Amino acid sequence: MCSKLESRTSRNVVIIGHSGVGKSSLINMLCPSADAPVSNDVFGCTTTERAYLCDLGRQQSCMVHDTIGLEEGSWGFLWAPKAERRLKSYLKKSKPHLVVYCMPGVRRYLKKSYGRSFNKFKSMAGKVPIVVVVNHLEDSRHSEDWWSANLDVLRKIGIPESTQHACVTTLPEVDFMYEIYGSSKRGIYDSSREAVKALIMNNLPQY
Ligand SMILES: Nc1nc2c(ncn2[C@@H]2O[C@H](COP(=O)(O)OP(=O)(O)O)[C@@H](O)[C@H]2O)c(=O)[nH]1
Ligand SMILES: [Mg+2]
Repeated sequence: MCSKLESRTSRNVVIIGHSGVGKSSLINMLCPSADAPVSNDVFGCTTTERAYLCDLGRQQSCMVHDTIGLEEGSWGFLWAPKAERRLKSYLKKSKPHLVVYCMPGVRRYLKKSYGRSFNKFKSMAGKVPIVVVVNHLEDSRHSEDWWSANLDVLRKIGIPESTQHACVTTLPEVDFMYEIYGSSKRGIYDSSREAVKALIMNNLPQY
């Protein structure tokens, strides 16, 4: 039989999303000792799924699972249909309690296919809740308001506005940069970490 702590750490949170959106960066933000490989290359650098222990605070923890990106195109580590099949089978195998869908909230990166993948994996996840982390918002004046300010965009790509979410940055250098410039946005990386942990905590089943 599992102890209370073991049963808590055995709650699985699987991070999914397209290649290069920042899934591994999100893992590194949540688990500072993870050192998950991160890269801006067109060829995805996460070549295998891996789970890391995440301390959620208040004596709660979970395992966060890094996954291979969807739709890298023909140049990527895995051809799109193969990547999708692999993620599907990983979702079955890892028995998630929560799925986190990661996507960037800036115009130059946002694509309609992000909404299609979200809905595909939402129906695949069945009863397992799926939440969204919108990242790349370090330059946005009001990152926490991104969701309400972009309801028309969400509608266009087909993500329901009622979806639980956090709007953040997962770029680690950002606090250092804002510290140097004495910007009012310093501390944004730490507050992003807290926002995502709160999102996970509020949507994970409690034991
Ligand atoms: N500007 C910005 N870049 C980010 C953010 N999150 C990740 N990146 C960068 O995006 C690139 C891809 O990140 P990675 O975590 O490897 O993406 P993955 O393929 O989804 O795992 C890296 O160069 C990261 O530094 C973010 O919130 N803002
Ligand atoms: Mg990765």
